[in-house]
Amino acid sequence: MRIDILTLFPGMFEGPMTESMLWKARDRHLLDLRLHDIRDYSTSKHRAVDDTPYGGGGGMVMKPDVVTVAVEAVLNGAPPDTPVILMTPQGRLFSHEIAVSLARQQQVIILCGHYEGIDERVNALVVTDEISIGDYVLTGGELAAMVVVDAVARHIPGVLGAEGGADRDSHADGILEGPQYTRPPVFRGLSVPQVLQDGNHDTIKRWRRELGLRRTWLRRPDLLLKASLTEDEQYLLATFADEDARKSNASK
Ligand code: 6GU
Repeated sequence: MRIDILTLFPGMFEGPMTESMLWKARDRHLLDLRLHDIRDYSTSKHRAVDDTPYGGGGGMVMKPDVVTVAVEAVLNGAPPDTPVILMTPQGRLFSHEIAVSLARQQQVIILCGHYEGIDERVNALVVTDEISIGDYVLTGGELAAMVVVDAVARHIPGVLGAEGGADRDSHADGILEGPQYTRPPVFRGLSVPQVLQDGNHDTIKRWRRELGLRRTWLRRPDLLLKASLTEDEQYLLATFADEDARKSNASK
């Protein structure tokens, strides 16, 4: 898969994109990540990329001519319908589902907004999608773009080993993962649960699912609305709800 990133600050990507899993994915040619400096597409004497906003209000706006030409240069030769994603706090909220669907693309182009934003005509002309990573404002789209690249790369076949398959992740089926342990069996008086030490894989699977479900119930009940649960799991949820009801009655 190929991902092109257009940014005013390509240097910001140096560390995160050259370490760990992302570097391995690039090294093994599973991820072809290319950085483009938007400033290279400016034709003005001082290589200007931004200008003051019409109507005032302070800050600077990225120029439509420079940004549009930069995107078109990268689009040249890309498959038809290649997504051009603008990273902006006004975008739709990034999710597991969006990560999976982007990972199915041959190529994705990501445009990092900066300053007060990008001239709206860029959206009309070349942007096909706008993505935000959460309800807070970052100083630029770069860190958000790195989050998207990382989350997408995990779903490119071969990037994760067979063992750590992305289909077992928290959020893959709308349920959070349960707790994990490694040796030693007792650390500062805290033991690894006996069921894990016993090593019965069916029992462990059920135990993990139950704890994941309980954790989801406690921390992210909103996720349960869209989770697909077996009858057993729905029954478990009902018992959590009963326990809560009993506890709250007892404290009255
Ligand atoms: Cl994509 N960009 C900026 N600047 N801020 C954000 C964001 C993106 N997502 C959340 N906050």
